[in-house]
Parts: sequence; structure tokens; C-alpha cells
Amino acid sequence: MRRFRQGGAVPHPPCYVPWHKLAHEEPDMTHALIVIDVQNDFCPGGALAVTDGDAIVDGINALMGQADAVVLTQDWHPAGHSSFASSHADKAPFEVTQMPYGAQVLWPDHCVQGSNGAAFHPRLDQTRADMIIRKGYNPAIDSYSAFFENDQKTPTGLEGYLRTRGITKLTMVGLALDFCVNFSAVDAAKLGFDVEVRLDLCRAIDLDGVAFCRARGDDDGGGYSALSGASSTGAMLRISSASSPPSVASTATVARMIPMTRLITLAPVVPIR
Ligand code: VGL
Ligand code: ZN
Repeated sequence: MRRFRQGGAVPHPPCYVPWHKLAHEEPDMTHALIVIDVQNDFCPGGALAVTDGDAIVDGINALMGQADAVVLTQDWHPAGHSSFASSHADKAPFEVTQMPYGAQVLWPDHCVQGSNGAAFHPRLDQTRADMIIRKGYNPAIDSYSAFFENDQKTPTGLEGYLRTRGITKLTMVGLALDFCVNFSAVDAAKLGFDVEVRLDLCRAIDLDGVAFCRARGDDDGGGYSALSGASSTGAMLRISSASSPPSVASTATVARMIPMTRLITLAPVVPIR
């Protein structure tokens, strides 16, 4: 709660002007770097290795100094997690199963809590992290997005952290572009953050996009192959989420546009949750 000096007249600002803009009392901390899942299991030699996953680490470290806040996410599954193929009879890695919350790709065992595979890549500069957020620890629900578990309802708490820090702009980097980065970027835009995905500082699991589209319950497989081209050009992808006038875009629509477009500014997206 903001306090005012006793006795002084308190000017009443128009309600649409944020107090901190008038009073200059709060630092201009608006830009966070969100580093998604730069963990050993997603790097070469890991259980769910992404090609060249480790090639982005130095570039990510270099970006940290430019952000007002740095958040690292960490995929953090209990052994026997329901997203592991090994937890399902007759299922192999990369097959899809139905969960109560929808389609779920089944993965090799990866990022098991406390294991070396779940640790951050040794070169990732953890000392700069303001916050580390873990996800996927509920045995029954996978969590690709840094904001919501795969039931698309259970929050991780990251939104509250960013909002209470006054952060409005996010730069996203990390692994894997087609899963956790993608779902995080789409959720962030729906929540009203301005999102920039640095495609040159991401790497994808599945460059054909088949598993991705299945994970979305959208088996057309179309469009996703554009990802590899976009990624290798070092292009920036921007999702602008100014809040008015509102329009509605479905998750699938937004997701499909991400890989297909090197630099996009979407029409405003309103939360549909
Ligand atoms: C991820 C699959 C399973 C990711 C995490 O970080 O993109 N992908 N768990
Ligand atoms: Zn995982």
C-alpha cells in the first residue's frame, strides 16, 4: 500500500495514469529475460537432447546484463512422471496418449528431480537469476508453459511474480522452441505481456513439427517446418499484446503463426482463460 506524507495535499491523478509514472517512485523495471529449460537433458548427450541445444548458452548469458530481471525455468519431473513413455504400458517415446487434459506427447525419462540431467547446463550463468521457477512436478500433469501446466488452468505463479515486479516486456530464449518456449510465449501473450522470442537463442526438438502439432491436438503437421529456417537466420519474433481494443485469437492460431513467421506483430490478444 502506497503511503503519503502527512499533511500534504495529495493530488488525485486521473485513474488511468499509473501512480509510479507520476511520482517517479518506482524504478523502471519492466523487461525480463525468460530462459526456458537450458538443462543438461535438453543438450547434446542428454536424455531428450535437442540438436545444438548447448550452442545458445553463451548468447543467453550475454543477454542477461541487458534485462531488469532474469528468470530461469527448470523442467522438474518426479520419477515415474505421467509424461514419460516408461510410465505407460505399450507406449514408446514420442507417441501420443490422451490425458484428462488432452493429447500428451510421451517422452523419454528426462529432467528427473535432483538428477544431473535436470541440472542447468554448466555454462549457464545462474548467478544472475532473480528467480528459478520449476515446473512439471505434478506427477499427473505435464507443464510445457512457464505460466500454466498442460491442463491450461493450473498456474505456476510466474505471472504473479512478473506483475508484482512491474514487468511488462519479456524476451524468451531457450529449449525447446517447439514445446516449452512456444507454449510459454503463447501464454505470455495471452496474459498481456509483450513477448519477443529470440529465435537465434532457441533450438527445437522436432523440426518437422509433427509432434508439436499432435501435442496441440492438431494433426495437420502443416507449417512447422518453417521453424528451422527462421531459427537459423537469427530472426526475432515479436508478439505484441497491447490490451485494447481486444480481439480473440485461439491458442492454435497463435501457435501456428509463431513458427511460420520470422517477425510478426499480432493483433492484440486477450486472455481467453
Ligand atoms: C520440454 C518436452 C518435455 C521442453 C520439456 O523443455 O521443451 N519438452 N519436457
Ligand atoms: Zn519435461
